[in-house]
Amino acid sequence: MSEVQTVKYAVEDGVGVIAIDNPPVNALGPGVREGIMDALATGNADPAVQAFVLIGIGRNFMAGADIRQFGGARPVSTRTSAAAIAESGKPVVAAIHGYALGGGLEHALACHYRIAAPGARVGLPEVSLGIVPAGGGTQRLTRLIGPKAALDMIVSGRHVGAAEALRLGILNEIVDVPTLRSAAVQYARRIAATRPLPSSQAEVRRPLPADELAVLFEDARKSLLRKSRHLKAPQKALALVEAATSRTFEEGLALEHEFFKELENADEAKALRYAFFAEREAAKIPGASPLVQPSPVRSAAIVGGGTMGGGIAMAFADVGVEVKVLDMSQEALDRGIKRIRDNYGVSVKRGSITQAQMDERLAKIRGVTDYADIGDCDAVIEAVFERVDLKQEVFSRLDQVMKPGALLLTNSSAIDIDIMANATKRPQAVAGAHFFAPANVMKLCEVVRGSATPIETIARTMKMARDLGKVGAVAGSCDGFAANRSRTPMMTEMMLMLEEGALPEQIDRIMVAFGYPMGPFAVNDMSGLDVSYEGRKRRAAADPGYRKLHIPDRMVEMGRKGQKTGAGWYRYAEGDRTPHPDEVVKQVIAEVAKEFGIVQRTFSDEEILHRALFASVNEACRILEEGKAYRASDIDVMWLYGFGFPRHRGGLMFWADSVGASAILAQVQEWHERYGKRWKPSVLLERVAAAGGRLRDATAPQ
Ligand code: T1G
Repeated sequence: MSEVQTVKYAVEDGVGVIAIDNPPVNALGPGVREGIMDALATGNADPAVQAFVLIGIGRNFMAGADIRQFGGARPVSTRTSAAAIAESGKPVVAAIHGYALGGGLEHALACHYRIAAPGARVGLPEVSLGIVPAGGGTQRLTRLIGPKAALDMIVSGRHVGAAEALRLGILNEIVDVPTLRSAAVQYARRIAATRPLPSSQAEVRRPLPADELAVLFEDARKSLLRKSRHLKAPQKALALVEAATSRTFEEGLALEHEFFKELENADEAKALRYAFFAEREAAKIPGASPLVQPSPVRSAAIVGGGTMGGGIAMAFADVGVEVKVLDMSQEALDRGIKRIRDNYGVSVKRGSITQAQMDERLAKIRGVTDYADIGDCDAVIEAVFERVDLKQEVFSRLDQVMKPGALLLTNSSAIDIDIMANATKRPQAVAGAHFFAPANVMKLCEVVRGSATPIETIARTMKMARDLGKVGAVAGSCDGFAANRSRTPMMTEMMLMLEEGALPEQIDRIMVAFGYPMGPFAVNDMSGLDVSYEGRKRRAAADPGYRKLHIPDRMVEMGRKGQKTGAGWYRYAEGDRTPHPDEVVKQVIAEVAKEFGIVQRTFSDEEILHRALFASVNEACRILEEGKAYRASDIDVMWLYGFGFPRHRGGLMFWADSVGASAILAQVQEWHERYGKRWKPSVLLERVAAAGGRLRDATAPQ
């Protein structure tokens, strides 16, 4: 069987065109590097060929190394095929459209010239996979655009648009033409006779004085220790940029190779690779055909202009979608629109958007007070208070006004989707689109199936989430759906450990050491202890067996609601957000323990971490058993994008495998005997442990 040609070579007007054709993203899969080298050898031996063009077929130039190949042997390295380009006797022009990332950009950097379409985006995102560029990218980019700009790109891994790439000196030209290929061939013909060929292996083009260099790298190191103290790859990336300013090109290449080998199979890289693919797996809906593209949501309405509704409206406006915010009174509406304006104002002050962008986005948002005004929207998202009667009324009104085929979505975080669906005559149009606060920032959108929600509605809602730049993951309808339901046991165990003598600052320290950006109690002080208080009261009233959480209840009843009252789990000086441990909290713990006869004890760091996370692992297994999530990796995606779980740990279930299902089961069984039914081991956990399997691979029953 003929091998699929992933590299096509043809001579056009005296130019050897090397076209990469490896769908879906032109990753450097098997044979691609070899194909490039073969084409260069052929063209350099052909007197009819004056120059080369390197271009991608399909959506992108090249997406970089094939991540699925990591950990395995790869016959030819990017370093080798990039060197073949740089050493070509005839000039090579990279013609970039779509993405040129990682090894893709490294091949382009080895070319003598680079032109791009206006929408092209380039980058060296390797650190986001826990590795470093290993095809000469750190050495060539630093020499091409200087250490300051190279440091920013390589240590952050961010993508850079064509205009910025031109300004930095990565591109020679942006060509806005119908066919990039023919423009590139003409460009190559024009420069064919240029000699000597420019080399990005020469000295740094924009050197900095030694003292400025020292400050640059010192500041960068300090910033990394502050922002990503757990990660190795960014620090190695920094060292490689530094090497490009102080060592020979060959020494720099050797150092890239050394660091790449060191990182490729480290825990950090394995977890980040897992997270990369888990996010894409979550977009796949069992039973939905990948060939059927759901129609996009081109206009939206939000019912309820409160904090969540306003944030969701911003998410639409941020991507240029017209959005109407419906509120019952002009006064409520004005308040909501003002909150949106203020939020954008903060972003402008921070420099993350310009005033023009703020104005452009605000112009996409229109306030209305009449249901009749939103009937023409492709989708409506209800974001009113979590009250069943209110939601039923809203959905009954939506059913009367929304055009046929509209999505009727709820942002509810826990109420059964069927309650809203049954308030309409079109339950098949109803689903959950659960955003996480702040909705214009947090990337997770939990898409929730009601019992009457067909795959088409789920698929279209997932597409809407993706078009908003969100990461979608599907859950089934139950109390707390999948994300919050899996996280609640962790929060419960933390509160119960307080009753037994643990302290908020101790638990926060351990969770920050684990990799969370902030401790859960400090976060709770920010969001407000009263937010969950009402929910606990409702549950206690509805379920006599509900285990009250005495300490957080007591704190709220004392008026200690967090930062907004100057004290919560911590105390805060006037106008200062720095959390300070507070003796009062110790007294509350002692009083509650005495009142309820709870024996006080000390905890090891490991017990605190395992009590918190194992409770959620066990609940995640129950969620899967009940079919309320498709895959364990979907729950990991929810934890990464909804709760800030440290990405270099892969996700809750990926991390659990580092402990092992059997060890977790044994500990859960012990706590089941000590603490009772909430620790009853889930059947799925028992099954995975018995089979010696991995929790990350668990799925809902077929
Ligand atoms: N390797 C393997 N598969 C990849 C891939 C890659 N590099 N990139 C994407 N895919 C798969 C992806 O899993 C999905 O598969 C499909 O392609 C579409 O992806 C040598 C060592 C390019 C911006 O980090 O950032 O080069 O789900 O949904 O939204 O020194 O893909 O359909 O089965 O994301 O249009 C550096 C990673 C590697 C780029 C396109 N490169 N990819 O986004 O499509 S390390 C990267 C992306 C390296 C060098 C070093 C994005 C994209 P499936 P998608 P998209």
